Amino acid sequence: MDNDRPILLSSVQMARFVARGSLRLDAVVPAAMNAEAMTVLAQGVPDIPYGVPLSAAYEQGSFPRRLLGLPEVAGALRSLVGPEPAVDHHAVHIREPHGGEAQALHADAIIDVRAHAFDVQLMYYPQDVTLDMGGTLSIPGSHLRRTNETDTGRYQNLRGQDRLVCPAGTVVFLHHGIWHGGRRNDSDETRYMFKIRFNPAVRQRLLWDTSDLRDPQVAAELGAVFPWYEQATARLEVYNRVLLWRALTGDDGFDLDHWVTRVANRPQEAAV
Ligand SMILES: O=C(O)CCC(=O)C(=O)O
Ligand SMILES: [Fe+2]
Repeated sequence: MDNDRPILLSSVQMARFVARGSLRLDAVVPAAMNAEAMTVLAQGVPDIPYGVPLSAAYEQGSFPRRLLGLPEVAGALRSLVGPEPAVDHHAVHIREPHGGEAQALHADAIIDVRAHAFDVQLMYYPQDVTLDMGGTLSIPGSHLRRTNETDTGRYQNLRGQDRLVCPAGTVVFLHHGIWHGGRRNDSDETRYMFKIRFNPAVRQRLLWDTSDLRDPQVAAELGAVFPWYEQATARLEVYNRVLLWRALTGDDGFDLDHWVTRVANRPQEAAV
């Protein structure tokens, strides 16, 4: 956008996002902007209507526009959803000191069965977030398991869950389907987080730096298994990632150990 050239994600980073449902960029926002954000977020960011294209959503020079113009942030967004995504909505999420309860585990959408497109949510943390400050909890690898909003709310403390602890200026991108929730803030400090949801406006295909597309680490990332998975259903997660990777790359032959190839076999010829 306004600042320096975007730093695109690599294929290995994209594969990690497809497997985990999240991408974390530690301390990519400079300290002066983080200090400014504490005031900006405390004052609130006015709502904008659903679906405004990114370039028209935030005024030149405004805090969100400068945040989204940072090379790492702009590059990750472009890699994940492409140019000119629409802003679905944004919100400042505040967790008061010693206040409230942990949020139930949820996804931020009704059930979403799109196979070839996904929204991303940017979450920006202007402060150091310590374990007791109510950082966002998320469940790695939960994004492709279709559930409906808070239906996962009864689940507590899944093995391998990620309770966000991060340095100031960290930006996390989440696949819209990931199970997540803000935690209770047991500290003396107010915890701020700014979230923006983006809808892609173009087909999400090869939008990143693809120079490492054939790196064996791509397949290794896509095959990752997380500790909370059931032994058998874990395979379905990997299967669904192969489908998503095929959609993202246009490579309909891509597979991990023939998992999708086998199941896609539909012979048309009658026996003679
Ligand atoms: O405050 C947080 O960390 C998460 C908030 C959230 O996920 C929500 O309100 O939907
Ligand atoms: Fe949420």
